Amino acid sequence: MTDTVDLRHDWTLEEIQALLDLPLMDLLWRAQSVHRAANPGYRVQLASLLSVKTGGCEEDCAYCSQSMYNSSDVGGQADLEVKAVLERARAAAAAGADRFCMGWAWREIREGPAFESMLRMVRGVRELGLEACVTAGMLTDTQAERLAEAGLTAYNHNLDTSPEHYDRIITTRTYEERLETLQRVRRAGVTLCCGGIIGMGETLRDRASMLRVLACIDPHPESVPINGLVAVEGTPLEGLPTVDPLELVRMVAVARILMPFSRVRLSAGREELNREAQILCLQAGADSIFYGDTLLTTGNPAVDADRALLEAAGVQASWQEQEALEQQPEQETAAA
Ligand code: SAM
Ligand code: DTB
Ligand code: SF4
Repeated sequence: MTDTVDLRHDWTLEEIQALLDLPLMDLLWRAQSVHRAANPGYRVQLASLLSVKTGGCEEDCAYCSQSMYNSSDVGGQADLEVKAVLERARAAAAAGADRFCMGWAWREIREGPAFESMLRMVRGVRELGLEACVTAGMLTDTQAERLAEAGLTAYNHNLDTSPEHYDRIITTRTYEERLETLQRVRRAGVTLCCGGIIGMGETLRDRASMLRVLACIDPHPESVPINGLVAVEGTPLEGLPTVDPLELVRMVAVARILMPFSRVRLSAGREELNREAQILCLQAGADSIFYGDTLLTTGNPAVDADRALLEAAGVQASWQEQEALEQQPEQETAAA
């Protein structure tokens, strides 16, 4: 632990709200100081996402393109097979991704052939040298243990919003059930990927409240995705205005201050951010992005654009390390 890094699990709502309210320059300064002290050797992790089971989900999440309750539901697509998923994972690794995240539009993990395939996918992704992350709704202790045995690095299960705003967004799953799922994941020894979304009509206090729940988890979630709402047509939230980029910057910065050692992921909503806004998010302490031109069902910046972004920011990412390694034998031969 360094002098400047305050690792706490007892942040109050008022303290967090005061951070969100700081003059932007002061907030950025604090977030950067914490980030540099906690994570020397700044590097951005690149995570690729793939939807294995798309649409037809029984939950009523108001933001989601995959809910049966929303006319946006993109159901009816065949689930991807193990071989196809591992081909995509191989391509992601070749493009320089460090982590491969797979999504199932499920309320909870189903037993049977689909779960056996999920385990094979996890093993296959790990064999490629990538971190493996799964997001598939609630799970049982046994399922969490089997995923851990297969080598799963992380399980993503978001809070989505504050406990107070939650009922306006989802009614088919309780906040308590979300917290229980997180505990099961932890008990099985799998790391937690847990964050939320801004831009769903919540107040500043709601944002502070969601961050407080995250920061009270001990130890903090290893990965904290911060999503800007992608207002998908055919969902109840389709008419909501795009999140102000500086709101995302603030959210990232406060997440960084509260959870100094966690990976803070700048997640959905990047297509609405210009290059400079994204660089501000990196400066505020984001140290991961989703890499590849689709998230689960919506768009994400192209790989080339992201490479240019990281180069412009002067940030080291894994594809650069990979290219340097590939060039090494040639240089050695040339020198001989
Ligand atoms: N069904 C699983 C679940 O809900 O846990 C996994 C998939 S779900 C799509 C993963 C997360 O993506 C959600 O919890 C939500 O935070 C985020 N997400 C989904 N749709 C989004 C949207 N339109 N805008 C921003 N974030 C979104
Ligand atoms: C997370 O918090 N964001 C990612 C990942 N975890 C699974 C998903 C974003 C989904 C955005 C909407 C879509 O593409 O369907
Ligand atoms: Fe289903 Fe997950 Fe979408 Fe909610 S967020 S509707 S649980 S796929």
